[in-house]
Amino acid sequence: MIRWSAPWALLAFLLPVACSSTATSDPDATQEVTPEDPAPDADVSRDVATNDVPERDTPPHDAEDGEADSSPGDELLRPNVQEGRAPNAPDQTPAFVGQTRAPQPAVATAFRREVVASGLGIPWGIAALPDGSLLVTERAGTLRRVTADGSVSAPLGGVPEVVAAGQGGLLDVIIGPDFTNDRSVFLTFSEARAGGTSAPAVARGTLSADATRLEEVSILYRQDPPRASQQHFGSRMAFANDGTLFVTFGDRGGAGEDAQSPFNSIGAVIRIHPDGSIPEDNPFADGERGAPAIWSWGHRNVQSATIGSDGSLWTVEHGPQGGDELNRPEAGANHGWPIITYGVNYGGRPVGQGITAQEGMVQPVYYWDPVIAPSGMATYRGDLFPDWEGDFLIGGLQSRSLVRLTLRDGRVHTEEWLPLDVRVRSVAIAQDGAVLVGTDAGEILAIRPE
Ligand SMILES: [Ca+2]
Repeated sequence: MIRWSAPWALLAFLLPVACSSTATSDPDATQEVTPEDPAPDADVSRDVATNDVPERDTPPHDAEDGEADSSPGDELLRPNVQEGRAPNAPDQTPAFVGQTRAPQPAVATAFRREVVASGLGIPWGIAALPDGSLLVTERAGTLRRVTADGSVSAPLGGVPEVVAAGQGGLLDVIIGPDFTNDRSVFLTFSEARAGGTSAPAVARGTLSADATRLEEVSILYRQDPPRASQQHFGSRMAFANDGTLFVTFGDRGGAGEDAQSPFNSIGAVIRIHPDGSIPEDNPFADGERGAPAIWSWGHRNVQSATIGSDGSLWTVEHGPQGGDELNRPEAGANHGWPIITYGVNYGGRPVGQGITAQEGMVQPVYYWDPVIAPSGMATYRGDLFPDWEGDFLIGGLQSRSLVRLTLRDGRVHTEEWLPLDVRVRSVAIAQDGAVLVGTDAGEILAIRPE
């Protein structure tokens, strides 16, 4: 383990981050390029912000800003990993202390990475099976099984036809809570709809006994209305402890206005039973104030979701430039997009009226400016990293890291980036407690303690 207590150590940590960045965003660009776009320009994917190297050591984070929940040991925390980097929206202020730029833990995690499998397409989703093998989606439209020894199967049969264009394709995969008995597998994907449009859909199938195909595949839910856009599908899934299924749907790009209607599933989180029926205790079950499947709305592009150790759904969404958000989506709540948001449009213009708070709209628990560009998320439960129990692990396309958040009293206490120098697309926990990461280089990596 490395201790970062000496001032020189902090500077040594910051310098490589600063030097690796390049300022490439064009404030006058009319074509919005976002970090979740496929096959982005390498410079854009790496970093769009300008970094300023601090001229002197930054003092350790402490309770001077009024934190009521600091405790002995907090004085050893290190400044936020993006300390010294210019925010995209410098005039915006957080709604509460600790809503952004949380300190790093006192000690950096020493870890090693091993390549479990390579030669894949973009591995958008990873599901760990009880036998130690993995189901992996490739965004181009194939589902494969990766065994513990790293062998990659032929594409599984029975997978629905997808529209592999833009950010769409075969997206998330998870197994049902009773997989050992029913072998149920759930997929999200972009589906062709009328008139050249597409929309994300949720499918359920049964993994055949020999694990070579999905059988009895049915569509459980389709986002409406479909769009010609090939952006912002969202499409992460998580099973709640009560057996209901949360699915996230993006705003499909553009100005995002439809995310403000609870009567459609644009920019929304839905909650359904595993057979596609709608729970009677959903917030709008009677359909009077919103669509019955809706759990929460006012989201932009949620591409990370997990059930936390508190039993709640937690999500991370791509915001505008400087506005990625961690949320705990609340039943029947409006999470604000695009009326309130942190950050600015890609290119620098304000989003709407440029406001960050409004009555009746939920604040994010945490936000990133500059962004991490989230994809994939897991709540750590396992034996290999005992200190991480309950922490959130989030993939970063733009941060090129695994982002670890610790919580205290429902808010982010620390933020650590495990640098991987590759766009991280998916995150799962292996049977042995290793963290599995799918990368845009077509690899599955296992991360274990050094
Ligand atoms: Ca929001």
